[in-house]
Amino acid sequence: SLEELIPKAKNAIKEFDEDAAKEVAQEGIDSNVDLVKLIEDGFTAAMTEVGDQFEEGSLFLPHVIAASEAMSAAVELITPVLEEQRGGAEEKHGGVVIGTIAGDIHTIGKDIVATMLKIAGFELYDLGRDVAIESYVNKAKEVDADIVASSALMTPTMTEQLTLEEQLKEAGIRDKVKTMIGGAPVSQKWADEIGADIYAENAADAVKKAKEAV
Ligand code: HCB
Repeated sequence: SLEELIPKAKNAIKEFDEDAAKEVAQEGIDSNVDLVKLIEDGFTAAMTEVGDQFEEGSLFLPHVIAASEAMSAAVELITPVLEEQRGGAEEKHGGVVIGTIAGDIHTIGKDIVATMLKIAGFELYDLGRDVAIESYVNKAKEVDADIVASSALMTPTMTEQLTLEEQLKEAGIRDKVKTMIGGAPVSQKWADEIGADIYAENAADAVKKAKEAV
């Protein structure tokens, strides 16, 4: 059951055990549990703890790398299953240009958000990580995007989300798109400050607010 798998998922990440993480993911798939909950309450929750311990200095970068590799391996197994389960979503929503902002290489959260939006029926244009601001702008123009979503995991790279707002204005398309921002240090307050349309706390919130916006 989900209640049994969540602690197992957490342990796999906290023990940097990629094989165990994949096993938990596979068990979750085989036993038909809510895989989104398994990702959020299991793997993501443990990743946050790893981040806190890194900040405190009780864990080091190689630990964070090993934990994120274990998490990515589990999410990679789960993603196609989720896509299939919810595949062919009846409703079609708008187009979303998404990426991790310039200077920032954290992709795990962005990938989860992209997957959940895709499953919900959005057309996704994933630009990857360390995405130059002009690339978001150019892609948004090219595909006539409804939403431009950026992820920032670090305090210094958050400021690039303001640059994105400015450059969308300069390109004359700010009123044609909704902007969505997210990432651990990002908040509703920051969204208000820079004039972003949507702040999403997690993937489920991103889907809900994106649907409301377009
Ligand atoms: Co990294 N790192 N890291 N890191 N890292 C953080 C982010 C720190 C907070 C850790 C710390 O010090 N406490 C910190 C940033 C400090 C700061 O500025 N405030 C930090 C640092 C400093 C660094 C390096 C500079 C370390 C170094 O080299 N000395 C370096 C960065 C290099 C660079 O980017 N230029 C670095 C590297 C790494 C990796 C490579 C080891 C690894 C990333 C692997 C990868 O992504 N492929 C990593 C990781 C994993 C983390 C932590 C531990 C976890 C991040 C994560 O994946 N969380 C993180 C600690 C933390 O966040 N508390 C730490 C899990 C996901 C699922 O959560 O928040 O990303 P999420 O996403 C959520 C949510 O925010 C929302 O939905 C998602 C799903 O629920 N969301 C969006 C996310 N994006 C959205 C976009 C939208 O539009 C809407 C919603």
